[in-house]
Amino acid sequence: MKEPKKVEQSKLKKTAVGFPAIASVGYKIWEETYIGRGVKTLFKLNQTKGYDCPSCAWPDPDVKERSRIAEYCENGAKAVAWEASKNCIGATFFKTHSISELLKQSNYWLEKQGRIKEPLYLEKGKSYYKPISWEKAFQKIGKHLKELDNPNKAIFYTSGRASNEAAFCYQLLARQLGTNNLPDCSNMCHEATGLALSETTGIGKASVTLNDIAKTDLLLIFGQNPGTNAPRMLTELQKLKQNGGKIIAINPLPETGFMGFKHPQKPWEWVGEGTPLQDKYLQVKINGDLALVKAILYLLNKEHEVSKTIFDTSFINNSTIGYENFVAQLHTEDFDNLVDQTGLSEQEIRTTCTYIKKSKKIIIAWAMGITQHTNGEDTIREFVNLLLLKGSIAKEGAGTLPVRGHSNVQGDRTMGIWEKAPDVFLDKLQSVFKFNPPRAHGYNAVTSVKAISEGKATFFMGLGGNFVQAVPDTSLIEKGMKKVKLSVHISTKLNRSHLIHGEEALILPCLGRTEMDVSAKGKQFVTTEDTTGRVRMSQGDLQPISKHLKSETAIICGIAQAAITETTVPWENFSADYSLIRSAIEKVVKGFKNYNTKVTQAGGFYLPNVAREGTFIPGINKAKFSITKTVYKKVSKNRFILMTMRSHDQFNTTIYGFNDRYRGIKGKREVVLMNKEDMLQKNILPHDKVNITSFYNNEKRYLKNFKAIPYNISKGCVAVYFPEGNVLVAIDNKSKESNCPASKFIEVSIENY
Ligand SMILES: Nc1nc2c(c(=O)[nH]1)N[C@H]1C(S)=C(S)[C@@H](COP(=O)(O)OP(=O)(O)OC[C@H]3O[C@@H](n4cnc5c(=O)[nH]c(N)nc54)[C@H](O)[C@@H]3O)O[C@H]1N2
Ligand SMILES: Nc1nc2c(c(=O)[nH]1)N[C@H]1C(S)=C(S)[C@@H](COP(=O)(O)OP(=O)(O)OC[C@H]3O[C@@H](n4cnc5c(=O)[nH]c(N)nc54)[C@H](O)[C@@H]3O)O[C@H]1N2
Ligand SMILES: [Mo]
Repeated sequence: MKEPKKVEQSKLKKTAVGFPAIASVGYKIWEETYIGRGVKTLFKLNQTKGYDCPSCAWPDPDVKERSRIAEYCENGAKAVAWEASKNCIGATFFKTHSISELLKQSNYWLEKQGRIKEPLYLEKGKSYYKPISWEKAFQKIGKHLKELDNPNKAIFYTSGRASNEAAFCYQLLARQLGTNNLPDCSNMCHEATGLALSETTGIGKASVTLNDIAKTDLLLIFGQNPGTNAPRMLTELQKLKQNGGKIIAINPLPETGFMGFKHPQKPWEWVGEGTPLQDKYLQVKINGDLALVKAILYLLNKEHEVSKTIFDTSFINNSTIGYENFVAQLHTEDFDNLVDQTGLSEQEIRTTCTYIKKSKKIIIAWAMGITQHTNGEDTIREFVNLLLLKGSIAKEGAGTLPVRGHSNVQGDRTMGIWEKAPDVFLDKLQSVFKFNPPRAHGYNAVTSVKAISEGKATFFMGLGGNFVQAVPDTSLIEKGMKKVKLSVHISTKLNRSHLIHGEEALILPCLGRTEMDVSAKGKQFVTTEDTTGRVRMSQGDLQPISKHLKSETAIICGIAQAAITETTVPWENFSADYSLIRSAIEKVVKGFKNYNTKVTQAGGFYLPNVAREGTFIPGINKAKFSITKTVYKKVSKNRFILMTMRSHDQFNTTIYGFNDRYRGIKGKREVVLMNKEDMLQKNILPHDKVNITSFYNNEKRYLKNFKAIPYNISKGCVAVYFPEGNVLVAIDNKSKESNCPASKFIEVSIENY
């Protein structure tokens, strides 16, 4: 496909999935893979004996409910076709393409070239990557790491696609070297969720399982676009509707996934309107959610004080702490001010209350629209307050549902990919592997960018991902990365992080999840954890695209052998036999008893979950009400609040195409969605060229020559796509508590070009 240059706009779609999704998948498979390779892989996707979808972290249905031929969604299938690409690049490609030429290409073009088929090395001062043997690559990394005068000059980044086995080895490598510098994509994703949920419910993960969704009375979905980013969630929403449950979507954009749904695996649904999903849509202002939940709680509490029937008093008495203080604080809130912050009418909020009052079982789901703010933690604390008041947690059909992004981002955390892993975890590592893990906290994603740009880090390694495109403040990291002495990427496809490199650079190509992983000890499988805390096995069966690839685990073990002279870890055995890694995990991490046996059972197993089980915070066995402060976040006159978001045709920084199908925007990604009235006021006509300036403290950042698109978005709010918009996000524009960049709250002005 040629890259289009012109933007086209059509009407917002009213139904999601159905036949267009199937057609789009078919096209991608045809375009990317030999049909055989593509179709074969799809048959194995999310089957009990297949591999875990490399796209999002949405859980699989129970074994008996799984579609036997096809348990995947459009975007999962695209991710698979993308990985199973028939194209590959190596020595010849890199001989003819210099770094500076490659830098001129788009993100789409770079990945489109295909899978990287051999290890590559960029010598200091040179402009072409050249092939290198695995042994030499490991030795270069080993030498650099051994020569560091301080292990904290090394940074080990992880994207959320790495398996449990690879992630466990990776954190062990970093810690054996003596650093906790283990930033990950979660730092920019659900970090606020982990923090707020652990503090209030005892565990930083979802409390519900997949089966709970269809059984709830009311599902509130805040700041998430499931039609695009977790399409298999729509199947559960359809079941919920068929059972009589209600859905309220809270979002500055009316996303198609909430409007109507046609099941992609039920062709008889492809004609007609599809199942309408949302019962109510609240077009909240960006960041109006905290005030909205508070306003709801304010009204409910007022009524409860008279009738005593709204809240679940026995649950509050038996299972929570902090209720009295919470209520006392609620009385001090200024209701009108709260309503004003939401951008909604009082009537809309009152109607929402009637849904909540009627419901005994409530689930609250959320994603990046909530977490990527300076106050995401507080909004989540208020979600928990609401659920606790209604006794809507630790029972069937009720609870918390933070919808995770990357397919194993949750598992990576469980495996210790965390710059501030708790002492219980480090103590276990210490006793099992007989070494002293460092205790000082390491860098997270934001502080890594700062350390790199200040020249404090001389080594950067990425286990997957596209660090320079995913982090905020693109120009800061682009300048900083040049100060690094050695940058290393374990990757499947070419991306900008390979081109914005250190003095020397290595690209280490790895097997994808769809490919067969055969070690000296035979065929291996890996394991992953989904959004609901279920661990399952994943085994690819495609012939690897090149015989020079190694598995992520083998690469990490190879590096460890070269970098650590005296080690207590059997790296070579780990590399050959992943069941040994799982046995080690079992000794270190709670909940993995009989890991090797349990994970081979169909469907895998659930990890323990105190919020699901109702024992909550260890030690007190109760959940906790919190008190939050609402700060009315206003922007200056004539300015807008900008969010960065995903289009339908991308997976994070991987761009599959230029068709944001549901939103009806096609052809170009350099667009800014604006409310029509705002455009009129600013004298901006549809498809006018505009410049966007962001403001943070006294700093300004710019994006020039974007097309203004009139769109149904809350007044005063605008939206651009991620990662194009990252240039505008100041590195310090982040949550103080979790350090998550506020990629959904950027103050901007928009002027004609
Ligand atoms: N196909 C596909 N699937 C993916 C991904 C992908 O890129 N492509 N990425 C994966 C990853 S890593 C993640 S984290 C998830 C992300 O999944 P999402 O969180 O759904 O992704 P975003 O596009 O960032 O947008 C979130 C939604 O938040 C809304 N929003 C923005 N600001 C606010 C606000 O202040 N309040 C409210 N209530 N809503 C707001 C936006 O309108 C948008 O609908 O998806 C995962 N799955
Ligand atoms: N402004 C703004 N910034 C954001 C966000 C936002 O909404 N707005 N979202 C944030 C979020 S939620 C996230 S999760 C991060 C994502 O940040 P990352 O996880 O760093 O980025 P990805 O785009 O998912 O990484 C894509 C690359 O991963 C590599 N890859 C793909 N599959 C594999 C594999 O199986 N193994 C290995 N080793 N490599 C593989 C390929 O080389 C590919 O180019 O971005 C964050 N940044
Ligand atoms: Mo994410």
